[in-house]
Amino acid sequence: MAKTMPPLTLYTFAMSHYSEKVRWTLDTSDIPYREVCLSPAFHIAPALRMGRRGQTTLPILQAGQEAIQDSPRILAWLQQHRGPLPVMPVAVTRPMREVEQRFDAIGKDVARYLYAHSFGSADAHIVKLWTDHASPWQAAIIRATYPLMRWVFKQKLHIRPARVALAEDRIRLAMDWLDREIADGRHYLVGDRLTVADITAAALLAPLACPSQHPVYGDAAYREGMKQAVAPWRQRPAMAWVRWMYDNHRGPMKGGVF
Ligand SMILES: N[C@@H](CCC(=O)N[C@@H](CS)C(=O)NCC(=O)O)C(=O)O
Repeated sequence: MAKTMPPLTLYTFAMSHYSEKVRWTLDTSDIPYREVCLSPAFHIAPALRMGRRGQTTLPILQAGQEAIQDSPRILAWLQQHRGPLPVMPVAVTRPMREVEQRFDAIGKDVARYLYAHSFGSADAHIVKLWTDHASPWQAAIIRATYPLMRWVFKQKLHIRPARVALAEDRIRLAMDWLDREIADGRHYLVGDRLTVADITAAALLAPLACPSQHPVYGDAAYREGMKQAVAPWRQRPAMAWVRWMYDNHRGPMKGGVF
């Protein structure tokens, strides 16, 4: 008798670029799922409980009794249990994985860089981002404890001048690499069609490229809040490439949250 596949629930932060990577992979692969957006601080207990790895990060994909934490592990699980996925052609697994790792590696730098440039100058907007998917009592706690939460974020993300400068260097190197890869006019980083290499690069850089299709990064208030931070990168071919990816391949978000 055929085994029924358990429904999938994706736990995310709305503004998380790692979550966007998995969300996009599910959407473009037509894999049904339900998305649950958690709020910072209130994600810790569920993430520890579901992930069982002593880690508090999102995204987490829940499939029945099983929960998979960490975006590369989630993609590997999807390939194994819902694949082969058209965006994960087996023949190019290795180069795809190399690009995935290259851009996963700057995810924290992107967050560090953007928070460093917006804490203090765009606090009202950050509070809005952190409370958009919160229950009324969670939102009240986030608002009341924002200065403390901001301090904790600064510690956790090592937001100090030297680390922020290093983050900027690392982002620049990744963008230099991407600019070189697409200099011959190619659209796809591996092979001649969309793969998770493109999805990862575009999703991880999306907070800087601000594509209009994304409910957070495309929002006018977000763009205004991040204006100064994204200004140095605006003219980069890499940024135009991210927006091209969103224009041509993002499609609707099907998890039911946005
Ligand atoms: N390696 C992880 C990184 C995920 C990650 O850093 N997620 C951030 C949001 S973008 C997070 O959950 N931060 C909160 C925390 O660490 O508690 C992945 O690929 O899923």
